[in-house]
Amino acid sequence: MTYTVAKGNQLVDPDHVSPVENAVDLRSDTVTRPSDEMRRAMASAAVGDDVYGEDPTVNLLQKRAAEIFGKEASLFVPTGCMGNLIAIKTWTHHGNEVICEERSHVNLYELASMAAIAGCMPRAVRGGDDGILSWNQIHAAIRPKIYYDSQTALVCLENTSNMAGGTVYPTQRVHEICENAHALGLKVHLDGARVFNAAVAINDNVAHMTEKCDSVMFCLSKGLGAPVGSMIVGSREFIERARVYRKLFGGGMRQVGVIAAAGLIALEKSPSRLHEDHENAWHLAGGIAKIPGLKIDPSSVRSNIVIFDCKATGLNAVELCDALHARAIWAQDTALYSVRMVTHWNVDRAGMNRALAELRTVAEKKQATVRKVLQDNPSFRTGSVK
Ligand code: TLP
Repeated sequence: MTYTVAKGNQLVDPDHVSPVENAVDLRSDTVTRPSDEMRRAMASAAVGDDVYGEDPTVNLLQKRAAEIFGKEASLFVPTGCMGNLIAIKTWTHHGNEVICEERSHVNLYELASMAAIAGCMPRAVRGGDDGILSWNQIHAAIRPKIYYDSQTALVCLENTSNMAGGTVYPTQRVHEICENAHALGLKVHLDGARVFNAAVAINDNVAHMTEKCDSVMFCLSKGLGAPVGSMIVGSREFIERARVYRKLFGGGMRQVGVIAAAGLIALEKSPSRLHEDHENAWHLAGGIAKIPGLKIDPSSVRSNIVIFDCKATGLNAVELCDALHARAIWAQDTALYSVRMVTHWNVDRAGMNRALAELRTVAEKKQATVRKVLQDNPSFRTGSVK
């Protein structure tokens, strides 16, 4: 076998992956393992053929998701990417534009599926430093109704905003965007992969936060801890159309109650413990801020995502992540000097402290090397190199 897949910033050969039992894996909250309770529920799940709508566990999961979001209906989908694509496809026609934030997942990390499959152009708009869009920014990007212009059909928001560091939309902002978009005949889809984290951060509930959104995708498989699966929620009519696209995209699953069973536990039980992940993220950010060479404003951390700058260590993000990896701490580079750590239920406070200790060692080691080189070669010092 010669192909490789990316594992964080490491390239691995799938035939030679050796499990690292004691690694502190903070690359993402997608890495969470199902709890014993989930595994038991999976083993005993009632199942049927979900393509025929006959899987009782899936049906229950969909009913509960719709209830929790105060929407008419919901659909279980294999992944967040497919959920977003289905929503985009359902709300648009080929040739339409979709307004989204520049760093959003639909723009950067979904293989351009909105273009490749839905036939749409992303109209990427730079939000604030916090990745949050304002109505004014969106409004300015809407195409005029001129026949030779491509036409805007959809606004896609992301809450929490992943690459802006888990930042959160104020609910009023979402409402305002939806009302204004609707007045112009546009739909609003929310990529709420981590919308339950957002809810905890602003002490609101997901039904209120998303009541004006036309569709919402949220992931069971991230902070909520299920091994697989995402949901889309919306009106009955939206979900009926979405079901067709799910099948078209190859996402019609059969006796999938075995997975939905874990999803149900994730949905019912996990939101009430997400504050622990946020507390760990604050702890981590506070510790990182004290490590020479690393830069983060701990007050910018709102949920379970911690993104910091490592430029002043003398290491770039890939080098830093590689050095950490060798010490069984896994993080992910998100830009040349930007590193992401995501907290989740499989890493406790002791794991955070281990990560901090190793980060300090790696950062200090590099800086000590730089100091030694400068000491041994005074001419390298700034100003004296000719
Ligand atoms: N995000 C992953 C990576 O793809 C970046 C991660 O580790 O954070 N929307 C948002 C906001 C996401 O963060 C992700 C996954 C998705 C959609 C896609 O979900 P999946 O992986 O289930 O397709």
